[in-house]
This record gives sequence, C-alpha cells and structure tokens, in this order.
Amino acid sequence: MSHPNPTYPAQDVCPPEDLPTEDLIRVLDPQGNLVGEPLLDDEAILELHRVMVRQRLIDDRMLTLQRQGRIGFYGACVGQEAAVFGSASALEPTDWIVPALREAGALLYRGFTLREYFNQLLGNNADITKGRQMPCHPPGHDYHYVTMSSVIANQIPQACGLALAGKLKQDGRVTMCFMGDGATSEGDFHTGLNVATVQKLPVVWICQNNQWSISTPVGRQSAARSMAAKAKGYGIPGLRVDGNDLLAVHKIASEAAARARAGEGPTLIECLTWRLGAHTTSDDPTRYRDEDVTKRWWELDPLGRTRRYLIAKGLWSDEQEQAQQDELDAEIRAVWTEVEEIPAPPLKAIFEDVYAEMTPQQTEQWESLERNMKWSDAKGLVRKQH
Ligand SMILES: Cc1ncc(C[n+]2csc(CCOP(=O)(O)OP(=O)(O)O)c2C)c(N)n1
Ligand SMILES: [Mg+2]
Repeated sequence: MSHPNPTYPAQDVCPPEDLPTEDLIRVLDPQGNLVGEPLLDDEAILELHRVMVRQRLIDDRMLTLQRQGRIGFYGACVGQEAAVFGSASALEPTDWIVPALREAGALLYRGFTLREYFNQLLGNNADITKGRQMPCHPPGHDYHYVTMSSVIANQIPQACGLALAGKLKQDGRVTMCFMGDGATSEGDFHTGLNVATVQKLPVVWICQNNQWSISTPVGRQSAARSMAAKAKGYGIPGLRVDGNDLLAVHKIASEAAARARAGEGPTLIECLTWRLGAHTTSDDPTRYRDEDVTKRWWELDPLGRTRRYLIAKGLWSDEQEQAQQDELDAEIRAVWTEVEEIPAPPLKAIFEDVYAEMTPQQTEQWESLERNMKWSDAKGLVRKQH
C-alpha cells in the first residue's frame, strides 16, 4: 500500500483488514452478527446505543462550533464511543472514573448535564471552574469522575491513590482508569501498573489503542504490537478487545470490575480501535497519515455495528434512528443557544477562590488590571465578551 509520507510506513498501524483474529475478543462481528454471548439485555443495548449517538452528535456540533470560533478547543471521541461507554457502563455510579482525554461522555452518562458541560466548554460565568480549566476538561467530583489531566499518563499513578484509599476504607469501590496507547510508553504507566499489582488494588485499566499519539503511529512509539501483552510483565490479566464492539467491551470490563471488587486485583484491557477524527481541533491528520485507511476504518464504526445488530433483531429501524437523532440534535442546539448567552466570568474572578480575602498584593494587581482595562476600553481595544 502506498503512503503519502514514507516516514510512517503503513505497517506501523493496523488497517481494518489486518485485524488480528486469534486474540481479539468479540461479541459482535463487524456486520453486527452475534459471535459471543452478550451480558447486556436488549433494553440496555438500546439505551447505550442512544448514549453513543448522542455523544457523536455532541462531538459533531462542538467541532462545527470550534471551527466557527465559538469555542476555543475541542477533543472528540469519534469512533471510540463503544470503548468509552462499553466500559463506563460496566461500573457502579460510585466507582471512580479517571479519564485520559476522550472520556468526557462518561461524565455525561453519569448525569452531568449538557448545560454544565457547555458552560465548561465556554468557560462562562456559570461554569463551576469559572473558565480556569481548559475547555473539554469538565469537573465531575459529584459523579466520582476525576477532571482529566492534559499531561499524558499522569492519571495512572493517581488512580492508584484513589484505589488504595478505597481499599483502606473498604468502600467496595472500583477505580477505572483510561489511557491511550501513547500513555503506555510513559514512565507513569510502569509506576502505576506496578504499584497497583503489588498492592492488589481494585483497578481496571482501559487502554484505548486508537493507534495514534497525535501524529505518531503506535508502531513508532511502542515496540509491543499488543498493548494488552504489556500486562504479562506485571503478572495481571491482559485482554485485547475489539474496541468498536460495544457488547464485547462491556462484557470484558464488567468481568474485570467484578475481579477488582472481589479483591483479585487489576486487569489491563486493550480496546483496539482507530481515531476516526483529528487528535483535537488543533490537529490536521491529512498532514501525516493515509486517510484511505481511516475511510476503511469508518466501515467498522461502532455506532453502525450496534445499529445493524438492533435492526436485525427487530428492535430498531432506520425511521426510529432518524427520529432519535433529530430529537437529540434539537436538544443539543437548544441547550447551546441558552448557554451561549451567559456572559464570561467577571475579570475579578481571576483573583477569587484562592484566599478567603484578597491579599494586599492581589488587590494591587487587581487595581492595576482594572486601570489597564479601562485604558484599553477607551482605546477600543477590549474584545467583546461572548
Ligand atoms: C507528558 C506529555 N507529553 C506530551 C503531551 C502532548 N500530547 C497530548 S496528547 C498526546 C498523544 C496522546 O496519545 P494517546 O495516549 O495514544 O491518546 P490519544 O490522544 O490517542 O487518545 C501527546 C503526545 C502531553 N500532553 N503530555
Ligand atoms: Mg492513541
């Protein structure tokens, strides 16, 4: 196969036609036929299908809004919905979720509202973090969801801390920690997996192997072709799941959560998938990868696979799908319209929530800033707030 950039030969990633067959766990084949026993009942599959479609529509809308300059930054999970929701749905609501980059949907799944999510994306005055956090990094304390950290892999040792606390308190909670394939090449990966295994912590490691770390293909950043194989060095189970198969991800993640809860220690699950979109809105994948491969991966889109299964079982139809998409899209647009009207936080908020009262230094800085803003305003230099 020809490749536009010879620095990245095609064999550094896995095209869909070369997917391994012997160690890839599936419940649904790419056509949506059952090849294993699902754990979920029909109602639960229909609900997760709705959640995945909603996430796709949110991503589509946010990507458009970013291109229109209405939000600053966005990272989508397009193509990885089965990996995110298949695993998040395997947990109890009080289990901890420690996300990597693309799992904000898991927080929405737990009840964080669209309004709260959009407020955070805008960093407006209704945003809990008052715009102090990067867009797309929602806070989820009330939902046992840790704010994602942009620093690759540093959530892995942190997850050990949560799991150790839970173990000491005997609270029966599981910690599910997400990471990308790129994160497995960081030192924190070793630190976290080693500690969790030695301490037999109740952790489920979910590695979404989307085969790219921004522009670096997986074969160029990891000598191991299988991320799950890395579990062997820690003496824990490592399982490789078709990451586009909702039913398989849910089943394997549920089994791992049950092991963790029973005190049997961590499991590493690799969800083999493909990043169908750009890394974030700051990226253009056409510059470094062969998008013909991406086109072929679209045929394995997890949403299409679940939908085909539901339709073949007589549980769903194209008409119901269209109606559901229209309804969800209308909700997304309506909430956005309301939230976009909320003004930015007052400038003084920069100095708040650090000390009970502003220090003399902060007061001085605030007065200086205020003077500067007045001067800029008089010169017509202040940008109108959204
Ligand atoms: C320690 C560190 N190094 C580099 C970066 C820049 N960076 C942000 S995302 C990313 C790639 C992450 O790849 P992966 O772990 O596979 O996750 P994916 O984006 O594919 O979901 C990199 C290198 C960072 N945020 N932190
Ligand atoms: Mg990756």
